[in-house]
Amino acid sequence: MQIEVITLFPEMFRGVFEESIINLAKEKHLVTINIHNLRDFTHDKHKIVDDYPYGGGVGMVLKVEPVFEAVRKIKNKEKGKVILLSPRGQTFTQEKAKELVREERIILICGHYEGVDERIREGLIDEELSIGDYVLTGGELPAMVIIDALVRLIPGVLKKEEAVKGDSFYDYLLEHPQYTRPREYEGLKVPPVLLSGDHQKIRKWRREKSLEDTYTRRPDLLKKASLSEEDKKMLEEIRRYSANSEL
Ligand code: 4FD
Repeated sequence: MQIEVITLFPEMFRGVFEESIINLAKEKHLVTINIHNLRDFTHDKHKIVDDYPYGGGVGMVLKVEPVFEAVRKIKNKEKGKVILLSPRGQTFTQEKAKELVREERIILICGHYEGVDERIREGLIDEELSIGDYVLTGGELPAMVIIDALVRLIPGVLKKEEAVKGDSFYDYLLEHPQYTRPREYEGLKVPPVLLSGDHQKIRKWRREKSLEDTYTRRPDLLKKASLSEEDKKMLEEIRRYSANSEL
């Protein structure tokens, strides 16, 4: 996979991409990440990328020419899905990550200021994504979030395919609780079933916990989860139990 990033702050990406799994993926040639400085696509002495809004108002607007020129030069025959990070975009989800990781090449545009010239949306962008309902000073952190989510889905990046299979959201249930040594810490004990060696019992306990945690913390996810008959029975039990404890 090839990822191009257009940004006013290339330095922000260095640290994040030089540590972590992303660097391993780069070294294994499983992903190429190129960072482009938007100012390199200006032609004036002051490398201006923003300007005042027509019609007046506070704040600055990202200019149209440098962004178009950057995308045009980077595309240069090779195609690529052009994505703008902005609070107005569709919400980026695990589902979206699985879809995007199938692209051979994506071009991420990190906006700044109070917004971008609307013609960037009209004439250049294939997709607009947001990482959540909040406003940030720039699209750089969202771009890093999206790149991290994509890179770990590229086959060969994580050690075990298991790691991806067990993820929360993989099947719309939260992950079951995990414990490691010691068996007891300051009076906090590991549930005995996990020490029992009875793998069928352990599997059942974990599924039950997944269902229970999803029911109490993220009931919205349960609508999308595909549940077996046994799951539904467990869930009924959980519902009855929690209804009881409310009395
Ligand atoms: N929630 C997000 C993305 C960018 C951003 C910006 C237009 C503002 C939040 C284009 C307006 C970019 C997000 C920069 N804030 N701020 O994903």
